[in-house]
Amino acid sequence: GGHWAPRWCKARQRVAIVIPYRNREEHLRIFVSYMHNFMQAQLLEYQIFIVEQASPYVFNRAALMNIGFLEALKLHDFDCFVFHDVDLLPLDTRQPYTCFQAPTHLGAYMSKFNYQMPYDKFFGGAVALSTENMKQMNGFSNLFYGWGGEDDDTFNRVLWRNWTIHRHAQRIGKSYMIKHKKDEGNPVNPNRWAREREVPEQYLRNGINSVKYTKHSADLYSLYTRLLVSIG
Ligand code: UD2
Ligand code: MN
Repeated sequence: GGHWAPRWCKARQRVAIVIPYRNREEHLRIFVSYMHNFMQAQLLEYQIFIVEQASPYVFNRAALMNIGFLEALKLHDFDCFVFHDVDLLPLDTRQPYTCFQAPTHLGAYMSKFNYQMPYDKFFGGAVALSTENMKQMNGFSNLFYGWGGEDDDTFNRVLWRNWTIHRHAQRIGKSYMIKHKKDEGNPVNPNRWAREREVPEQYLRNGINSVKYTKHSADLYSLYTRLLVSIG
């Protein structure tokens, strides 16, 4: 199932890496073969979860991350969740892939944006959230179908809880995004701005406590666990 733990010491955190996924076989292969080395260099206990959305429905990245959270916790008591794009590779093993008290943005400095933050409130690509943080913010919104906006909504949830976001120094925080075209089945979400304006009362009703899904299969491959799900 893509689970690993160091043999000679006990890792401080058990980390679940959750990848929202569909139809990116080439990126997936690169990602898993790369990330095992990366995580093992940090002596972390971890497991890689690929949460795949069944076709042909419009992609819902944030709902897949909620599902990954709930399903991973059924298997193991993870302390920390890293939600990660499949096409993103961290470039420096000194950047810790663990959780801190504050929500941590791991994908802040990407090749796609010349290794700079594209805008101040940017929270896309890869984030680390403790199990505790996830529960308190009720995970992510399930209402973002298609490309865009769900990362900014997540940023707003963090503000709602009055947390500040942690980012590691740029010199160790760089990541490379594999170049790609827009996917079929993930059209730009025309409601992406409107949806972000959700208010706290809605956050309490929309998230890990309300996500509806069907789990079609769960397969434990040697390098990762793959869940196939439908949303709604
Ligand atoms: C940006 C953000 C991403 C997310 C997205 C908007 C960066 C690097 N990342 O990514 O975190 O907020 O905008 O939704 O700025 N995916 C599939 N199959 C699909 C569609 C998406 O596997 O058909 C997954 C995959 O893990 C991918 C991720 O969703 O990495 C984000 O989708 P994207 O790569 O098309 O979006 P991108 O690069 O603009
Ligand atoms: Mn991408």
